[in-house]
Amino acid sequence: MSAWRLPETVPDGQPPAAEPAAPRAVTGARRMLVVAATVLLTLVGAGGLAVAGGAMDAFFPEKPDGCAKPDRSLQLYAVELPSDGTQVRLGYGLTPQTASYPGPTMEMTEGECLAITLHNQVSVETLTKLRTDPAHPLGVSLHVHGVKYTQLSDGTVQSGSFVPPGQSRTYTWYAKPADKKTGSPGTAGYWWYHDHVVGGPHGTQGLGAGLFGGVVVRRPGDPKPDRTYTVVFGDRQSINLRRGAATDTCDPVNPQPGPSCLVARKGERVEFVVVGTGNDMHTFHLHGHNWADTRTGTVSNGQPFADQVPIIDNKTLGPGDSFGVQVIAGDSVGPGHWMLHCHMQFHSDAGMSTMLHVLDENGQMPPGGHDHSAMTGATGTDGGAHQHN
Ligand SMILES: [Cu+2]
Repeated sequence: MSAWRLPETVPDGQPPAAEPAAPRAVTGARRMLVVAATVLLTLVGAGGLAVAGGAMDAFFPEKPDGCAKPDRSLQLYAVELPSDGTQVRLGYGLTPQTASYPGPTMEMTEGECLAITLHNQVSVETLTKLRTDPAHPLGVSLHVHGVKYTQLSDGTVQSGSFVPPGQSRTYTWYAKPADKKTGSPGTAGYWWYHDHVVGGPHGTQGLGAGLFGGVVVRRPGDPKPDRTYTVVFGDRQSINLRRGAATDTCDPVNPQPGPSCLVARKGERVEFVVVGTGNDMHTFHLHGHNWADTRTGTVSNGQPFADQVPIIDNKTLGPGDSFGVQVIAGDSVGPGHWMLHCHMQFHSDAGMSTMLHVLDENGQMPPGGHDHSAMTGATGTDGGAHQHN
């Protein structure tokens, strides 16, 4: 007997009809769906969203097809960071102590399934302060672009997949590989993750406070960078929510890579995950370097069409867009402080500009290259950069 005929055991207690069996079965299944939908709508309508989430857990698959069991799992903490003097700052971190904005860059390989348990350590008080509507539930979430996830890992209020204060929830991401049979393109690329719940149903206040980070999905065989930085171009002419001097907090003597200290040695392959947030268009421009406008930001010698790929040093970025760039630091141009900025002139003039500090092969900045007088007094948090060793 095929599955669709199972409801011949009629749920309303009436004896099975001699005929027509199939229409009755469909009617019974439909009735169950209508009842389920009504229950859910009632719960949502009554503001019982956390309950609705629990109810939905029973209806939707926990993991995407192809991801039977996570290959890897990690813990992620959403915490409140020191205010920058004007507004609340929140960050994601692999530990509460290392939370930052942007949060840690998540790196995956196609075929991999990742389980991330998000712990919401942001206080009720702070989430209440950020809320735009008293009826909106308090919580944080994890919503990701580009990779596969089910409704239970969507990170939205409407799907109930968020984390109330003091609680935890596991999100499952699947970096689905390409499938030549179906034409499914895979998930390799440069993406990002962010909160979708703080303040309102689109997480606008969570994003504005710092709950975002970069995602890189590689295809086996892709070139591996020596360093990866996530660079988020956002509202108020900000780079990683900082403007002007605050975009660069490097120690001039011994610069340590971080969310606001972009540093590399000459010859290193440096990767940028570039993300647009907020409401404005931006352009990403890096002095002295260029890259191939491809999926990986590189071209492989000898590959067909490699010679046809545009080489660029400036790329437009709209809200929600993300792309990747790989450059060889200081290639033919040497060490120095290479500007990285938005090329919309009124944005860069307003402070949307920072530096890629390229040290020499020994890790030193040549004499005279350490003038940070325009970059002092900045504040920020470290930990969002990802160094590959
Ligand atoms: Cu801009």
